[in-house]
Amino acid sequence: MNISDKLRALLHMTESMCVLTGAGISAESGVETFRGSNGLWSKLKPEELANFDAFMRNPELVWEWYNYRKTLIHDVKPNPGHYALARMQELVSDFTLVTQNIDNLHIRAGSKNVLELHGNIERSYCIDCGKFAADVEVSSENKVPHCPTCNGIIRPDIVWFGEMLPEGVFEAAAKAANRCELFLTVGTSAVVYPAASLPLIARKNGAYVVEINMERTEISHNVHETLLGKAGEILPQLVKVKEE
Ligand code: BJW
Repeated sequence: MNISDKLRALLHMTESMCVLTGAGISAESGVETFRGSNGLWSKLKPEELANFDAFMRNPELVWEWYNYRKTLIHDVKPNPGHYALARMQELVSDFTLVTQNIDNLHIRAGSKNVLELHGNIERSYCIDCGKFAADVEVSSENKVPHCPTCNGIIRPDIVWFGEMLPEGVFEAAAKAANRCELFLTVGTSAVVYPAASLPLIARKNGAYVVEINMERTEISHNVHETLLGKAGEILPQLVKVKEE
């Protein structure tokens, strides 16, 4: 892969970087993406599983689905793309990692202060009192967990369609996109808002915006460079340049 002179020079000098990741960065760990011919949404309907009404209609089904994915995610490991970003954070003084992923793999790879826009599959909370619930057990007898404090239904801490993002998280991400010199958008189809607006915010405020993806996306025409290829191969190369 050819790294342009402009990107090489920026990597050498910049102390301010913001990175947005999507499902593509975890694909090489074996976590399925959402869109595309083999994506989750080609087999399952998001409207039946990924919104609050669907959950209230059939919480058992939705819990079964998240438990299944939780088990899959437990069994996979972070890949070189996740590790490269954790390393990049050590090399750049103002570094912000924003992820749409709920799989916890950035944190497992060692990244700190990750801004999770769409929640985390490891957490859940009560829809009535809002208390976070640790170690939620879903079993054949207990298919829908209930809150030990108020007996309300517990839901996964995932942001579904039509729901607000966690308070303050998007705002912090937008601030980082606003002030950074280099913005990377990695492994995302960039169709889900407001996450997809971050590269645009960065560009509007003068950042150099680089996309890393297996294919061109909705925002390819709005970035300075698209590096076509696997995140797990390209990101370690960018770290190498930074380390030179
Ligand atoms: C590789 C690779 C490799 C593969 N290396 N690359 C403005 C305009 C239009 C619509 C809206 C708007 N504002 C809000 C909306 C509505 C909605 C939205 O955006 N809809 C669009 C889809 C039309 N947004 C929302 O509802 C959001 N909330 C919100 O805006 O609140 C304010 C509000 C509230 C009420 C009313 C109005 C406003 C919430 C969005 C929550 C998204 N949640 C999901 C589901 C989680 C459920 C679950 O996990 O089970 O989060 S959707 C799903 O998509 C998931 C992801 O985080 C998200 C993004 O997907 P991502 O990561 O981009 O994955 P893919 O699969 O799409 O792409 C993978 C990419 O990787 C591909 O490009 C591959 O090529 C690439 N790739 N291997 C590099 N090895």
